[in-house]
Amino acid sequence: MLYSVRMRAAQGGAHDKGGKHISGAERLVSHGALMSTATAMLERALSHSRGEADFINLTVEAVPAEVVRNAVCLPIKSINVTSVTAGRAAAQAELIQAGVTPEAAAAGIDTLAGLANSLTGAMLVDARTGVRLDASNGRGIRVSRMDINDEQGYVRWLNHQGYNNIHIQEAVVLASKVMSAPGVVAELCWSDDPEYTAGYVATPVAYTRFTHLKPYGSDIGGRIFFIKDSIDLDQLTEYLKYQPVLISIQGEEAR
Ligand code: WAQ
Ligand code: MG
Ligand code: MG
Ligand code: MG
Repeated sequence: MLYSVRMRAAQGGAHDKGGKHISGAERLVSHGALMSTATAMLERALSHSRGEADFINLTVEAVPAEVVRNAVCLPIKSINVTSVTAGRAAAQAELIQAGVTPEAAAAGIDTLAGLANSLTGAMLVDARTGVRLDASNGRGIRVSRMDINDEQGYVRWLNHQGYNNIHIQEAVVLASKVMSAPGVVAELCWSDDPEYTAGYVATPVAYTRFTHLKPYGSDIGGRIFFIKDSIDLDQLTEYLKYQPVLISIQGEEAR
């Protein structure tokens, strides 16, 4: 048995009562790790750079082992850029190479850059037309019920490559689940944490980081999943929100 542990925190009341999203987290852990995971999430909600939470929802739910699927961890590449403009141009090129049309890539970047407030989840955008497909006034689709299967091995693998922050650690797992969903062409993300300027484009073959996708100090971030128009939206949404997925590092990379 595994446990889905999920946290979302807001300021100014609950998310659905107009509160500002402060922090969220999702893990899939064993019974033995429940207490430390829950405590770490509470601590994080109460000491976040986006502000002090006055609403915290912590959910723990048992997940039978037999419904858990496995997916492969994406390899990580880092591209150093010296400005947000250069970063976004490079991210756009990466999206286009993955099969997002130039129009849709440009529209997606404009949509993220033009958000007035951060959402709690990701927007689903047509990879051909750039049109947003989830409820356009909604807070987006929150991907959940995923984790790395061997946390110590994962942290070692990241540290070997010079990566040692929680943003990367969580984002690579999330992106690996998202890329395991049928019909997802690519993901674009930058953080809503004001001090964190890096972002990434994920494709089915790589997680590519860009050191600047957002101006320092901005607390508006978000995610876009670019999807094929042939895909069943309800099925995809169900997979992203509810399908438990454990990510593993493959073969040669696992050392
Ligand atoms: N599912 C869908 N969307 C999410 C989720 C989720 N589980 N968690 C966050 N988001 C959306 C939401 O709109 C947030 O406002 C936005 O993404 C940013 O979330 O390689 O830290 O947790 O150096 O602030 C990327 C770069 C860091 C890491 C991403 O995102 C690297 C990050 P944050
Ligand atoms: Mg968060
Ligand atoms: Mg996060
Ligand atoms: Mg954040």
